[in-house]
Amino acid sequence: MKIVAADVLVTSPGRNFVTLKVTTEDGLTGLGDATLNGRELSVASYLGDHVVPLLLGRDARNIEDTWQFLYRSAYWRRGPVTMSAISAVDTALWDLKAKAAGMPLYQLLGGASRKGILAYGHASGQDQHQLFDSIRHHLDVGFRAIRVQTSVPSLNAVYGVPAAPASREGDGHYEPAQRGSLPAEEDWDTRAYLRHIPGVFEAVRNEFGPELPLLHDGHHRMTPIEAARLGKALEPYDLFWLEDCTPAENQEALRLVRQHTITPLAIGEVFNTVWDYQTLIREQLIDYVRSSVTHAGGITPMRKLVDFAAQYQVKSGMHGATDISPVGMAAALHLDLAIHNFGIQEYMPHNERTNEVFRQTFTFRDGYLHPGDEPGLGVELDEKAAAGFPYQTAYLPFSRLRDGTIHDW
Ligand code: GCO
Ligand code: MG
Repeated sequence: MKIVAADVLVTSPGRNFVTLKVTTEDGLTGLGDATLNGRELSVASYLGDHVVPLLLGRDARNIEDTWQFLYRSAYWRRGPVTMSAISAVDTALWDLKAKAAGMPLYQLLGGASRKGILAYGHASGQDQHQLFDSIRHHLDVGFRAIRVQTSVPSLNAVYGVPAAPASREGDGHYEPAQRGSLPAEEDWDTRAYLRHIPGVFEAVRNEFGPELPLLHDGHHRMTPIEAARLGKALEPYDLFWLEDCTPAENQEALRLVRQHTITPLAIGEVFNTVWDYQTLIREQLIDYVRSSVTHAGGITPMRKLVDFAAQYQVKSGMHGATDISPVGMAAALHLDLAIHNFGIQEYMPHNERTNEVFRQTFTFRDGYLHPGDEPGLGVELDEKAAAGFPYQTAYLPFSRLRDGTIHDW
């Protein structure tokens, strides 16, 4: 199974995606997702300039060896650009291996450990009325677990809430990356946020009852003591998890949060290796790992990460925002189905244009996702359709405090 071609395909059917297509001498093709939101072209260039030439002539069957070769031979390790590029290669090779075996990928990973993959959707609103409508809509379309994000009084634009749906891409879905040559500026005030959020969850619990799993994303904005305070204040509302409560470059920060609250903690969508989690998992400072196949180096290291986490009763909660392409989402679903310590999967459905470009076999029914039983990942890229959507410059926003200081977005 010699690799004879590897093509980097950039397409923008509503938002940008980078896909690697690896072709073998027998004409089989495998796909991998290399999308890094707002920095897509860097990964495309890393792949095209430095990785594709190294793949040609290699045996596509040797996935572990190829992963170690790409990781170690670069000398410069880790980082989102490098690891997203390696992810795409690794995922494409697993897609190829499963296609060659005539099996859905989850079978090669050990087979199904469950019937379906519990998914959570994103409800949001500028006020309580809009938020309740959004939760009802998610329940109507089948979601059985819901992330709740709301505007904060006195702030103009808050993460997770579409400010002006008409100006956002993604057919009305929340899409933080905005087309244009400069990133949008948002405002932030942690004190106002901390005052507001517990009341929101109290209202949601009163309206929707005690059963519904509720999640919330703090999006890296709090200090450890602020995060501890929020976690404690949310305890009566029994959250499934509080996500990214602090920017976790400093893993020790989570010790302080953990000492003060029993609200379960999820972290890691911006991490890209197991090293980012070493203290967090070994000291059981978190409950869920948020890494995605797309950004953490592919299926090979993700399997190792979740197996390490399993020894400490830490579960998976893979990142599944719309900037994970359908290829990356399918890869996550095969892994979700196979592993034992699955927790939950984030799921933001893609828009129609994206689904025309990426033909998928995965399904969402009654709150549960399933990757389907086609050989490989079960996703094909329609290159003709993709070519109709050229790359568009787009950036994630950034935040400033009231006095103008840049804050974490
Ligand atoms: C999530 C994430 C996303 C990110 C986005 C950035 O929990 O889904 O926080 O909304 O902001 O993926 O590219
Ligand atoms: Mg998040």
